[in-house]
Amino acid sequence: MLMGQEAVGKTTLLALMYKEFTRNSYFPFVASNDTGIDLEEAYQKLCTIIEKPNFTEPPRLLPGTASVREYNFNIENREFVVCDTAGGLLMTKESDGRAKDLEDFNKAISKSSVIINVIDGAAMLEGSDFLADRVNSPTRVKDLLMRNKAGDERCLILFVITKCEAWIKTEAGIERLKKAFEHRHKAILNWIEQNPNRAGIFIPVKTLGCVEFSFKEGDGNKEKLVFHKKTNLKFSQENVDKPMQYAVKFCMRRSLLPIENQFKFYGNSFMIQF
Ligand SMILES: Nc1nc2c(ncn2[C@@H]2O[C@H](COP(=O)(O)OP(=O)(O)O)[C@@H](O)[C@H]2O)c(=O)[nH]1
Ligand SMILES: [Mg+2]
Repeated sequence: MLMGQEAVGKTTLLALMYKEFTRNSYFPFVASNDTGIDLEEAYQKLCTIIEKPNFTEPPRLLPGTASVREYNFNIENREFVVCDTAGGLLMTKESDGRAKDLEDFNKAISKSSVIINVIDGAAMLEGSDFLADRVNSPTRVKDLLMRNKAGDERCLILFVITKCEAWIKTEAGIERLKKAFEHRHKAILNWIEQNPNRAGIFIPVKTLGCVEFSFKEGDGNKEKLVFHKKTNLKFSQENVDKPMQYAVKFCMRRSLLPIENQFKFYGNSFMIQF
């Protein structure tokens, strides 16, 4: 299940993950008809938008009315369901008249073996505490997991860092991302350490490649991060298939090793070795 605030990059990740996974994986990977068409469309849309010279902000890729959208895949005769969430569900209250959506959301979390927490890396690293909280809501994610995954079931949380084109290029940059992540998402890392059946992996990814963070403007409520399309850089990806690789292996109880150098594992190592 993909979890994260609006606009952190969940749907973009899903469309690219599907593409790269199909290209790279040794698992035979088959999308159900609707899933294949939807994700292919999202990918095509992303490509045309990104090739435009005076590109500002690409629009939403897969608009959906449903709060929890399911994508179905078949891998080695097993059914996999990836849940994407929309409509700001992370911050929805029962009193907003969306009790049913909220119930579906909580149910999906408790059923999921793997949670992919998508995190806006620019806000995490460059934002004030206020902005980083507003954009990524680490406390809210932790509360939802504590409530819906209180038991002893095996659970893997993949922390996928998006919008980090400006830092993923160098080792020092990745180190900075890691530090900021451990500082700002400390509470959920503590929760992982509390039970040997939980594990986490820090995974920085490059999804667009040609759009980089340039500067921060405004203060308080008006604080905003500004990105620019770099004409010297190409639309390119790095690591986008990795979350899916780990998720599938984890569900099939296969070893997740070796974990990439740029990544970091948290929790009990027996969770990833078989
Ligand atoms: N620079 C940059 N922009 C991204 C990245 N991932 C997503 N975006 C942009 O962030 C916006 C929101 O993405 P979307 O996938 O719709 O977010 P969702 O609401 O979490 O599903 C879009 O304008 C994307 O193009 C990334 O890795 N780098
Ligand atoms: Mg979305």
